[in-house]
Amino acid sequence: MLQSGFIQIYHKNTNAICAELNAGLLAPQACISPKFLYDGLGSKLFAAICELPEYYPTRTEALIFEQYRAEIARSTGRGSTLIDLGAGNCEKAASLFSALQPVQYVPVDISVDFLREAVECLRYRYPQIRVTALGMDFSSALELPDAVRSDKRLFFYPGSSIGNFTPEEAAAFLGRVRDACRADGGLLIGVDLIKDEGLLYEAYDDAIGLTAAFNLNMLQHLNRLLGTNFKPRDWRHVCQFNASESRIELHLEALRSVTVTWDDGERRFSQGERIHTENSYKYTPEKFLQLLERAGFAHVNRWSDPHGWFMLCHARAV
Ligand code: AVI
Repeated sequence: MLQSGFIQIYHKNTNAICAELNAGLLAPQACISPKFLYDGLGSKLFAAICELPEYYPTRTEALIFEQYRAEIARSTGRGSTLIDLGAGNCEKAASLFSALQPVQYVPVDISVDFLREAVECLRYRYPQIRVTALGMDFSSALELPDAVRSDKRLFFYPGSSIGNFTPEEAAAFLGRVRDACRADGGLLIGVDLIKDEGLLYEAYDDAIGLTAAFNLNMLQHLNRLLGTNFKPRDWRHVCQFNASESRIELHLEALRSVTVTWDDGERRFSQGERIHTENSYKYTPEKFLQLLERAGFAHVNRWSDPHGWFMLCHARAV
């Protein structure tokens, strides 16, 4: 049966965003949340990064989906309310539609215009699925409108986006996902595993500079959101592995001394000073399973690739 979906946009609270950015820029170690990497261009750059030969997570996860599609569907069941957190271009979820046969698909993304475009295409391709798209920031609260069915909720959080939270934030976030499920709900989540540092550097500092552009584009996004006068040419992309925290870090480093001004503030950055823009944590399977348990999930089924680079888990909300 043909069903029409709709887009529900939660308007951004611009005051809260400006306060968050202001505080981040004025902190002794300047730091901006990675969610600000995703404006329209940032989302396109991230989709392009996912096509890079060096960026192993996307293709490795896709291989796991391909190889274990039937087992994954047996574990999750069919006919779910598939809630895709950070849906981007919706391609990953769409590749599972035939196996999972969701009754309702709920893509959620902070990058509203990008999501709107992706959803338009999807409606033509899958007219039998009710699509309810939500433009919202789900990182700090997960309030779903009544239009999202409450039965058989299957939260989909692929690509190791969970790695962009600290482990403490990740546990809290997973707890909120758990709370948004009834006992028939669950979570299908991808997580990047600890591996050789060299592979990580290649993936996060790629040869053609897409990741550098993705990182530097955040400055243009900040100029629009906060009215700063960042010039991307004054900055360079830096990627470093923090072994004690088991994470890749992205930074923007000032190439010369720069003074950045905006309506409510000003900050001088000396040459070599950095803005911390992203963490990407890498887990051992055991550590990640503990995190799922801590959040209240159980009965975990998991799948991995032959190199043990990436893991996909289906966990039940019990
Ligand atoms: C979205 N997230 C899982 C990506 C990652 O690998 O941490 C973002 C990214 N940053 C640089 N390249 C990709």
